[in-house]
Amino acid sequence: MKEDRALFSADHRQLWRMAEPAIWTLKESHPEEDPATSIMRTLWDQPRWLEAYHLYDDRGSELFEQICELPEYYLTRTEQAILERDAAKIIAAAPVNSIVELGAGSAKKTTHLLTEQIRLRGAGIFAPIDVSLPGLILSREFNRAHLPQIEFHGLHARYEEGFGSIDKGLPTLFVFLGSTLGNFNASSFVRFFSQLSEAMGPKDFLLLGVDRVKDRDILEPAYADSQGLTAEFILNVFDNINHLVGSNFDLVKMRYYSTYNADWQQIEMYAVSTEAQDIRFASFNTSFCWEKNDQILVEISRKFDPERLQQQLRFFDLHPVLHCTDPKEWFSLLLLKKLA
Ligand code: AVI
Repeated sequence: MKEDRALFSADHRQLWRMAEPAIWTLKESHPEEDPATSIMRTLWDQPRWLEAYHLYDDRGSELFEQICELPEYYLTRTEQAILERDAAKIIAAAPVNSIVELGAGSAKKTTHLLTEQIRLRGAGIFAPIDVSLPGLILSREFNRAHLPQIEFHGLHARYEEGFGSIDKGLPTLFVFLGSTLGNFNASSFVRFFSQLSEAMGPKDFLLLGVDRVKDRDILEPAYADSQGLTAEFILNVFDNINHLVGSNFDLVKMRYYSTYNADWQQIEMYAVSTEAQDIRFASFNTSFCWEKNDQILVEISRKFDPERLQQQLRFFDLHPVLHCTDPKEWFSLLLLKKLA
């Protein structure tokens, strides 16, 4: 194992232990809210909704991987093509020693950046942050096999726990791809950028991949695929919830519905009850009646105007450096620099 102190700040290094070769975990984790409380809080809200992260149990992660391959789901391959074409330009514009990726699922895309880092600078650190240990192990094995010049440190943690421990003196490119930002609601968006910007040092950059506002005829099929994978992905969250809070959601008594809300510039993904049903929560000794045709908002996927987003991010001290897009202008990769 090579020197790791360069990655963590001196005052955070002792918070981590190595759980697996080259994979770090926090000795103690203090999440802002545990998953069960989050579920109960949002299911009693008006209207009822869920935080998107509950979608990613093992089955949900597997289904999302399959969604990325769907012909209707243009996001993954469009972003991949931009990275393939522009990785050299991005890395040249961001003189860094390390690349910290939020999420470990996009190894294929990040490879373009790491390959350019090796070509231009001969070496570097790669630190993906993810709550999925299998994802980090896959990423480590891929790195070992294909990018031996890169020093790998997987961080098994939530994004904010991971990026908050990176040494601000180490020039770092934070990478947040796949338009995952689109799954954040307005308050999560502000919390995320406030925390990330605070964690960034004066030599740091952020590469952000976002899906753009476009015609509903392109957007809606991407979230209502003919194979029914998106429906399975969205409804699977109720299996995870049953497991987490001892509830009795019955997937047979619900259907998936999605639409593009043009006013809010977001795809909305709902579970709709097909009959009145009593939903009981054994762990919390409570219940509610889910009326026929009532909806639970399971996920939103916001679509962005890149110019407006760049303007907005200035208020988090993140200033635009590069804007890469595809020929159809469906997806954008924004490179931003933290202002000291
Ligand atoms: C992870 N995220 C960017 C996906 C999206 O497009 O919003 C999640 C997804 N939900 C249904 N299909 C894809």
